[in-house]
Amino acid sequence: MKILVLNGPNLNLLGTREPDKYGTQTLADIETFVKDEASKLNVEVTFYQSNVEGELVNKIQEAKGNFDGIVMNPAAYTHTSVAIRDAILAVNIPTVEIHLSNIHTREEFRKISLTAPACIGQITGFGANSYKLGLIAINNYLLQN
Ligand code: CA2
Repeated sequence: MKILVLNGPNLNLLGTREPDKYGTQTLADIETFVKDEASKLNVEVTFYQSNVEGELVNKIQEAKGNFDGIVMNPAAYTHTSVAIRDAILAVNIPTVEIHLSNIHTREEFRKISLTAPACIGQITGFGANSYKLGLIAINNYLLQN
């Protein structure tokens, strides 16, 4: 199984600021932690981060035929991006949306996800563990469908 883990804007700053909201682990730390779980599941994981909406859309389009599933934290684009939602629907690759924080307990604008309706499900609020849970969820889904 080949899984793309997509990360949106500012997640490259993880571990350097706002540790109360997003934890102390860097994105590289999370990548190592997720790859450790992936090897146990016999899953191949590729991480990608961009601050640019169009680059995330390009990556989703390029995933067609190259990846079986996507785990994505669209970060702030979660709440604004019709383009990412449309790209997920266009490629029709099963996708799990994940968030470090619980977006439903935060500001009103964060409770709305434009991207989640294009996904098979959403995992939110478990810190770095959301990535691991997302990987387990997409792998189980792909094995069963
Ligand atoms: O909780 C999440 O995973 C979010 O996707 C994180 C986004 C936020 O806009 C979403 O509402 C919820 C923000 C990512 C920014 O990450 C930073 C990391 C360190 C310092 C500053 C920002």
